[in-house]
Amino acid sequence: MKKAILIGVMSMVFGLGSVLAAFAAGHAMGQMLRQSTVDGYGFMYHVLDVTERNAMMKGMEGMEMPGMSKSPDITNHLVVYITDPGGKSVSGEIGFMITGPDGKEQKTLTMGMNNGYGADVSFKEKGIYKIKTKAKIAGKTLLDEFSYEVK
Ligand SMILES: [Cu+2]
Repeated sequence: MKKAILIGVMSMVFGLGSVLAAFAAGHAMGQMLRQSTVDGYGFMYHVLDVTERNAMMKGMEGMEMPGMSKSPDITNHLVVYITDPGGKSVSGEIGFMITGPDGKEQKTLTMGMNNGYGADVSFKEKGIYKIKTKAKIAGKTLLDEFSYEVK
């Protein structure tokens, strides 16, 4: 009986472990999309679904922020975490330019959130999206570019 309870508790703990670790590291939710280095700066991307986005942005509902969209087409929240060559989180002005499989462009600024920069985006169409990031940090402009396939 005691053993069964212990196993139950352990599996609960291990199941939540990765989630808690992610929180502790300051990188909350979602699925990791990409990690890259630009000029010594680290770029790490996560994509959140709408439920995760709303959970992460709890308490910010009434605010007007860059990167927030009321469009009914919004399906996700794209977040980039940028660190300087020493590994510290940086702040700056960060924007995304996304070209969808249908050729439609989404241009958005981002909001600072949880050490990252996020924006509401639409990944409604299946296919390959081209994502460009422009980051203005400490007088420098850093550019990153990658593709993301929505299946
Ligand atoms: Cu956000």
